[in-house]
Amino acid sequence: MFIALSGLALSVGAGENLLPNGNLDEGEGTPAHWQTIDGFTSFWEEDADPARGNVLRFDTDVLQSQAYDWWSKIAAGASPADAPKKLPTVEPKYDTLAAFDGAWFYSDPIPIEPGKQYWLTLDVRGAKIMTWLLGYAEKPETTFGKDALAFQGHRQEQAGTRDTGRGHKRLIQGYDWKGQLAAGGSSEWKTYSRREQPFSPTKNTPQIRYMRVLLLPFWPPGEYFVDNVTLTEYAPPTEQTLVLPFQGRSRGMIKSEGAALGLPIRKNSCPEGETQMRRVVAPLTAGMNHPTTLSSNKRSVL
Ligand SMILES: [Ca+2]
Repeated sequence: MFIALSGLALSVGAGENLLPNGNLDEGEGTPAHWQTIDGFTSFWEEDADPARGNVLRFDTDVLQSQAYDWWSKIAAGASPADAPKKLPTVEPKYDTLAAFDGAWFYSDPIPIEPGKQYWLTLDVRGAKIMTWLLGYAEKPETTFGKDALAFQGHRQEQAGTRDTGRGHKRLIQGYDWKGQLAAGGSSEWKTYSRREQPFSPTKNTPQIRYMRVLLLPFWPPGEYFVDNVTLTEYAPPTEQTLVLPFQGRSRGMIKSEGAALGLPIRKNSCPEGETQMRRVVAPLTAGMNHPTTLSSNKRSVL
C-alpha cells in the first residue's frame, strides 16, 4: 500500500521550478539566466558540499565607494575576473555596502499568468537576507545596476548629469508589485519559504505579467551563500480521496493503515468493497517538497 501511495504522489507531479537555473549550476563564469556576478560583492562558486554544485556567495563587507567604482566598470563591460582586491573595512562599518545598497542580485524576468499564486523557496547559509519577488506589467530591462537607485545617482553625479533641483527627474525602479521573503540566519544551509503565504502578484495589480527574484543581502557586513532558488505555482489545498479495496480488511484496519499514512477517514459511504479516505493536503512548508495535489474528489484506486 505504501508503494502504491508513492506512485500516486509521482503521478500528480512535484512543483516544477519556473525559474530557469534556480539551482545556479548552469553557466559560464556567471550563472545563466541571472544578472552577471561582479567578482567583488557577488561570486559564483562550487560549494564545499559537492551535492550542491555551484552556489552564489555574497560579500557585503566592502567599501561602498569601491563597489560603486567597480560596478561602473562592470556596467561598461569589465570582466568579473578582473575585480580589484577589496580595501580593508573598519568598525563600525557604516561606510560598507552592508550599510547602504547591499549586494543586490537579480534573476532574469519570467512570464507569469494572471490569477496564479506562487511559492518562493531558497537555501541560505549565513545571516538573514531579504529576498524580493518583483512584478512588472512590461518585460523589464536587465541592464546591470539599472535598478540600484543610489548607484545610478552616483553615476550621474560622476558624469555631472544629476539634476538636484526641484522637479528633477526621479529614478524609478520600475516594478509595479513586490513581495518579500526573509531568509537566512543560520551558519548551516537551510531552506526558507513564507509559511502558508503564497505570493499573489496579480491579486491587486492585475497588470503584472513578469516577475524577477531579487536577492538582497546587506546588514550585517559579511558573507552570505544562496542556492536552489525555486519558484513554483501554488495549488491551493484540495481534498484528496483515496479509494482502498476492502479486501477483507475491517474498517478499523483500514482506519489504522490510513492513520499511519496521515490519511484519516472522514467519510465511509462508498460503493461496496471500498472505503474512501480523504485528507486536506497541507500547503508547502520550509524544507518540504512541493505538495502533491489531486483535483477535488478525484478518486484513485490503490
Ligand atoms: Ca547549486
